Amino acid sequence: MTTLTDWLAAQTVDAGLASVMQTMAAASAEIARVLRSAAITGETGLAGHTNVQGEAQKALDVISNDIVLSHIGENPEISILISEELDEAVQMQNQGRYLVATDPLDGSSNLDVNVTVGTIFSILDASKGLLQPGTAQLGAGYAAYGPATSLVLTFGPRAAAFTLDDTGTFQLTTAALSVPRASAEYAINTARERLWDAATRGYVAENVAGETGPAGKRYNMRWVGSMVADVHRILMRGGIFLYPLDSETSAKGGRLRLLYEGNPMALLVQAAGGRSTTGQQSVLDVVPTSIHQRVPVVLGSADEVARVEAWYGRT
Ligand code: FBP
Repeated sequence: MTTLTDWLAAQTVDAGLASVMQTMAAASAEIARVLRSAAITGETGLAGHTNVQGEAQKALDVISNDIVLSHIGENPEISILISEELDEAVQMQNQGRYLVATDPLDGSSNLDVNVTVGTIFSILDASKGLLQPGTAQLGAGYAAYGPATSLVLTFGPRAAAFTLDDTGTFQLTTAALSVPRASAEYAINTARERLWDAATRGYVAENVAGETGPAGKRYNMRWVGSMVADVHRILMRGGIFLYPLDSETSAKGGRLRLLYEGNPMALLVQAAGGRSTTGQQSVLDVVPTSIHQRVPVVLGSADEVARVEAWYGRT
């Protein structure tokens, strides 16, 4: 077996950059450990709740953020942290070359029902400032805490998947992920249909029409409600994920965050041969104007994303 450490040593990237991946892997392994026993230790609830012993509970989002913060603080290569949990970017003690942007615990509404959640992260050159487009990413990844803990990483050209073993070591399980061009699975929160724009309506209506419509094939809809889980399924077997701009999210620019949700996921999907779009441009080309900026996100199998782009071209 190839461990994450072996794999990183074989990559033609700067050793400091590889160490940032190691740091995020170590933080993810620790978060996985905490999540596994959260129902037993009583750390399942929302902030402000008390556990069965009557002790105040910290939300797992906050615990996960603290874990990432402490691991990052130990790596001299990282000087800046942007986190969904923190209003401002944090200047670390270290003067390192790298910036990490992260959603430490994505999909946390699924925690209480023991459904997959994850940690998403993006790595940038800290000297280039906080507001860089996704094309500037030096690496990205996520951990999916499901039946197994998966870690999926890219430095750009390829995306590789690792699985956490019983000893706490990540083992390489897929060397080069490949998102099939064609797929018959789509993921969107259909409860928002009344809010959708014409392009989203048109695309989904064609899928619902199945073999009787212009798509000429039957589709299935899957929506976990954890972006990590939905994107992981797409990286493993194809499909498309949509969180488009709708009449409710348009005032904020979208639902998902650009720096630590849209960008890292778009880089991973593109590294595996898929595509991404906001409806107007590649997610990776959006130039951010604030660190917690939101963005419409459509990504996955190239043919499906192209169909959505065609709908946006038409409407
Ligand atoms: P947060 O940015 O608030 O963490 O929400 C992200 C997320 O949970 C994604 O993981 C998921 O795809 C989406 O929100 C689910 O949204 P909805 O509640 O509309 O189904």
